[in-house]
Amino acid sequence: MKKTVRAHTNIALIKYWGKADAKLRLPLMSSLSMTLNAFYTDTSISKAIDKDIFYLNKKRQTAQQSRRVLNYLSLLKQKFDINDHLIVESINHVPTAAGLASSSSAFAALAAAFCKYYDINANPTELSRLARIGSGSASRSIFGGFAIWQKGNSDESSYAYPLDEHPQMDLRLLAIELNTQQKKISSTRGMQDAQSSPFFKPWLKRNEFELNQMINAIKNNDFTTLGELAELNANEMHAINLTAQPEFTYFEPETIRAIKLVEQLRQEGIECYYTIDAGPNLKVLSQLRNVKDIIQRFSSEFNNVKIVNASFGPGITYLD
Ligand code: 2P0
Repeated sequence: MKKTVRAHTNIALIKYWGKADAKLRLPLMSSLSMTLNAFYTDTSISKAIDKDIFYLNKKRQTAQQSRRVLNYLSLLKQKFDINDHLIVESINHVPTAAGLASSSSAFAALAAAFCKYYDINANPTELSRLARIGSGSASRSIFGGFAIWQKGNSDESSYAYPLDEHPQMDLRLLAIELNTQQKKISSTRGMQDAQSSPFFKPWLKRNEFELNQMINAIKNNDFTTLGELAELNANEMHAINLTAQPEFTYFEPETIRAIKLVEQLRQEGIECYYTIDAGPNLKVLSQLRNVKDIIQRFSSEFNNVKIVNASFGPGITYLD
């Protein structure tokens, strides 16, 4: 018997960037994301003979490569009192081109595949809590459309829920791959170091305000406010990294050039905004009528740039 689940990657418009509890992955702030149709992970669970095994994109992973996934699997087994050995097979449909992290879809798919395999009757809230322990952003990938991860203050109260699973909003996300280098500072480490910034606490204080503004923008189908706010929130996160002690940044020279291109496009009346995660690449938020022009401009200004045109994706999907 084998059970397979698909989860889509999400991109935060209001970022999660700090933990209150590293082991339970309780965040210091609430976050809000958009689940994407273009990027997903398929994960299957089946029985193994004498030890847990992890395959990624059909390649068996070494002990070191498997550590995070198999540690999480052990935690799930322990939680549900299961003693089997299991095979985890994941296929990432995240074009390496996109420069997108896949931990959100990976841990959401694994949590859901495990529950499916063992007929564990977890509702979406419980699934979100389980996925969260694997990777914070995975809590949001249980749901399609827009999802909010409320920070809560315990394992029970920290989970995501859908704001609108099937938004009608005209919103596109262009993932612009400027730089393929492996990031030097993991998210887990970056968000820990960021807390030494003198601006970290003031930023946290703004979280509820920004989250509510974003919720209102979505409810009002207000692309301009959504874009301006997403850009502001991302820049706040990166400003905090730059003012941490010692300081660090995910920006590369191309990142700044791309930011300037977005500003230039806006000046020309092509409305678009950017958000940036724990890496040098931009995700450009835009609307259908401008997608072609934006792709064309990025392609002509950056050599060999790869661009993936994404929109809203669904929540967890059970494949067999
Ligand atoms: C987010 N990021 O909200 C933020 C914005 C990156 C920048 O969540 O340590 O892989 O596994 O809980 O979820 C990336 O961090 O971190 C992330 P862990 P995760 O999407």
